[in-house]
Amino acid sequence: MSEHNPINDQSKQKALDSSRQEAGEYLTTNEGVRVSTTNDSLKAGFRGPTLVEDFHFREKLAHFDRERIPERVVHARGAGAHGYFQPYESMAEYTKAKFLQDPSVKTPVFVRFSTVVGFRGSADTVRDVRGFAVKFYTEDGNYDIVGNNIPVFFIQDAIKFPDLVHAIKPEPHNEMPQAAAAHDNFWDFISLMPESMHMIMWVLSDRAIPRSYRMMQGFGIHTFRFVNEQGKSRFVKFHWKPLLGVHSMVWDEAQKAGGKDPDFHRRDLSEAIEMGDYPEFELGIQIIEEEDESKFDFDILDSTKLIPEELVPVKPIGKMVLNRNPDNYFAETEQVAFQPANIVSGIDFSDDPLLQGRLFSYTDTQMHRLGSANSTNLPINRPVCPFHNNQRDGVMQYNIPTSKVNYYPNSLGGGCPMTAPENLGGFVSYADRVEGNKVRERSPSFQDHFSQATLFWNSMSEPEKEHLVKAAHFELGKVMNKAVKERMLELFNQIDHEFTKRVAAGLGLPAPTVEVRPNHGQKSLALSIQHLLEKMPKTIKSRRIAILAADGVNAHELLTFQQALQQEGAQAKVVAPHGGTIKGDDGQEIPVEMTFITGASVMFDAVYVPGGSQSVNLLKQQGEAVHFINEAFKHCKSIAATSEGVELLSSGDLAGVNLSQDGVRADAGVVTAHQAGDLKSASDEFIQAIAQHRHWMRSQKAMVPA
Ligand code: HDE
Repeated sequence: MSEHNPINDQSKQKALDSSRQEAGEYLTTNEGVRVSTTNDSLKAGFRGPTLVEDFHFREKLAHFDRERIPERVVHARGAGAHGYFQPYESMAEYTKAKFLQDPSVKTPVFVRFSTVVGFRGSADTVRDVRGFAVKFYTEDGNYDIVGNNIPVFFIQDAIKFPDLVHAIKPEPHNEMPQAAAAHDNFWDFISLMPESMHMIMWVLSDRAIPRSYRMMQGFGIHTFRFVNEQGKSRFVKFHWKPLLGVHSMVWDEAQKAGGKDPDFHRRDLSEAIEMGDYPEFELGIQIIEEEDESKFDFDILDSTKLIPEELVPVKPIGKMVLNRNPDNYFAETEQVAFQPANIVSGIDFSDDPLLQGRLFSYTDTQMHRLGSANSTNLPINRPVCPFHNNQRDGVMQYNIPTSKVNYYPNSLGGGCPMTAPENLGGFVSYADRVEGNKVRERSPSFQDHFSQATLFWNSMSEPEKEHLVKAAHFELGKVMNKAVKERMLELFNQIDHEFTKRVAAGLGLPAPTVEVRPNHGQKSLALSIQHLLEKMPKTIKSRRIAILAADGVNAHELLTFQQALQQEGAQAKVVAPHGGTIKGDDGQEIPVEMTFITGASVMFDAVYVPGGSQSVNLLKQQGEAVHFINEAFKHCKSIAATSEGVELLSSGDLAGVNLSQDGVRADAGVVTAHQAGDLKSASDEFIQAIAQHRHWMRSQKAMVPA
């Protein structure tokens, strides 16, 4: 069998794909017969029974009856995108992987981002780990990095995975709660799994509520190997860094966004690509020489540990650009099958027991989910290079093998397809030395479950710590069983005593009185989103800003701000009491993008209120407009108002808000300009404020009614 995937050549794909719909085509059956009507079934008389001979009816219904395949047992909810990867320079010193040799070569990729726990139709913005799976269609075959947005995992051995997933999924008796870890079964399991403590700190942190798939890091988690042409192997860890920076939501915002727009992340990704704001991620590696394998105070084969960047820096090696939305969700995003086992020459596995288990599970689950050993032939899964072997037949073989020989060795087929020696690209596993007794035991080097959890806690800024404590209040607050909560407090107490006291206070439970493990005091700043933010370029590119306006709005102010924001690459959209257009104070019609019914502050990164007394008076009477501002304030977003617009900021119940002498909000990230002449400096200040993402110092002001 020999096939070539033209996935990176759209015109070819179109020509080949006869099922692609073009203008002027007739509706046909799957057999190609033109259909004269599809609105009525064939009946015996106008009021008579439907006839079995109606082949179009039967085909249409029978196909429909089979239109679902089992959803992924985890990571069921996802969003995909096409793009390419390009290395910055040749990585020949470290690996012979062909796609990493030449900086002029672009390798096509397909990426699928996902949540883990929720069902396929669940909301995007839940508190959860995010999947970050990349398929590289390399000249040497498909290579998949099937990673997450958190660099460590819950468990050390894959045999525990079904237990973890059973515990976190909805409880079996009533199938609740959906897409949430906040329930008894999950925390019962975790309270008995000290090895999960490091991961739990990440899951309680802002990393688990990303602002966007475009604004989160990705990690290969396990240690892998790079092997060069000379056969030298080194250990590597993979890191994806979003060029837009790492940003998160506020928990209250994430919960509300899940209702206002369950497709929040999916929409954000596809809209950004549609608008030409192509998401970009830099691939980096941490390199560990083989002889350094044992020099750390943790085991590099233990997936509950990361290698702090202070110990091994991340070397950027290339960039991925996502520049094309899938044409069809099912055919591409649903049917794509990632496998950590998909590697190419120059890359190899380590003995991490979590990775070793995954090498079995993905292939196995895909046989079930996609229903055939031939799912590697699906357009989204097949390699771009030719493939030849003797694996034929089976469900849905849709290549037509032409050789009569389907075995190896053979002479009748000229010995083909023949095996390739290593120097001709044949994959040869790295000849790692392995010895030992057969044991069902955990390595003693995997036993420290708390030091890195403490490192994570120590590395957080105060607002991040506060978010983490509140997340624990929420998660454990939903747990009914007191013993489970108490066990969690005992485990937290091994991470940090102060942290435990803060969590206990919110739960209304006594904290353990003794500090069992003194905090080692070490930090790794790269773990803190706030620290990452400080180092990243300040940009508002692709951010969404709401402009609240009504008839009579000061058109000059509105358009000046809109233009300034758009010039910086942001999306500035008018939200008004009604759809269509609103009339500016100069008579011009200004298009409305959303109303207070279809829009909400949680769909935006910032909000601006232009002046115009008629407009502002109308907004003041609109409860939703006041709520919009208060909610944006509560979620620590940037807010700007000019001339009469400033009055809207000061209306409503403003307990907890700092007011300046003239009664205007004077908190961080609130920009006001009373004079028309101040417009330029106000919009500049607003842009700088948005680029800071959030003004966390405001989060204490819980009194804002929103
Ligand atoms: Fe997965 N995981 N996983 N996982 N995983 C699946 O494969 C599994 C783990 C990850 O967008 C499944 O095709 C085991 C770690 C992503 O299609 C399944 C273990 C990491 C995706 C499976 C893990 C991941 C999956 C479900 C414990 C980060 C979605 C459907 C050893 C490094 C890929 C499927 C996509 C999906 C098994 C742990 C990432 C059942 C046994 C660690 C991003 O095969």
